[in-house]
Amino acid sequence: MIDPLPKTDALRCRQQLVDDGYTILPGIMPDDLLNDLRTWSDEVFDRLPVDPKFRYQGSDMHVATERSWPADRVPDERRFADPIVERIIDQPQQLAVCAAIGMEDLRAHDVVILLSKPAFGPPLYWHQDYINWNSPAAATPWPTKIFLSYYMTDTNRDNGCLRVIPGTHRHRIDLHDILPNAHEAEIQALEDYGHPAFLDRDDAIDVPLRAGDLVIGDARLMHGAWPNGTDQRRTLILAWHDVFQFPQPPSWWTGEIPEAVRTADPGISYESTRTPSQFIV
Ligand SMILES: O=C(O)CCC(=O)C(=O)O
Ligand SMILES: [Fe+2]
Repeated sequence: MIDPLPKTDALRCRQQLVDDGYTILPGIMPDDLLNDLRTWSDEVFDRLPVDPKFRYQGSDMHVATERSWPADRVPDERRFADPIVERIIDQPQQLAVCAAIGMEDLRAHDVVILLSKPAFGPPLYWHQDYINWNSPAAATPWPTKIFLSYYMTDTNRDNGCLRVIPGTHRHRIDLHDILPNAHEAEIQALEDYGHPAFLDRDDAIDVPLRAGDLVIGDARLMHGAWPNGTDQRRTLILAWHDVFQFPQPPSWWTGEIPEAVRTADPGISYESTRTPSQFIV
């Protein structure tokens, strides 16, 4: 039985996602799935040591749904398919809350990213994950690409919880001009925790979560994570989704629409880049 999300909560979450670039829906993942995912992800991580290149993210494992895996594609240790992924992406409670908060045209990428933070693992640098900065889609006041994430344990500052800088999906700050591109060689090679990518900031907030809470984030949002100071692994399962077919605004949108969005030609495709453009001011 799916508990409906009260209308006032749904509207509050929708507004938070638009204004701050993220929102939290507590207690979405059912315990049986959470337990199965803990066992499964522990087995995956116990099998495979972290490539030092991915030490800040903790890992780089992409697991696809079987329905999306091409018959002729050969899996390897970091790229494979597993039936459990459909159970994550198709969760009825997740689909119900996404519908309740007005996430229209939601399209899952049919793959999850497993992000471990091993015991005593390092922090994750400040970054944003958007890769379409050349497109006027980068200027939408609503999200067009979101992550749907679950942590396998309760998280807090001690074991490496998520941190965000609210509003940075739409508003430029110093980091937009300073940071090397997310998850590419230059940022992965940083060693100096005095670099702005690792510094604490007054505009940052912690996002401690309970295991099984759903956190939805706009791909443009500046975020990172604290180091894991405990002897227990902290695992995150993240699934990218497209939402609101660009340049179509949400049916509930009543705000202004930037000129670059109003005049966008949906037929044009843009070369992807992680570097923020003139579309964020
Ligand atoms: O580890 C986390 O909490 C966030 C991971 C993340 O943002 C990423 O890998 O892009
Ligand atoms: Fe990220």
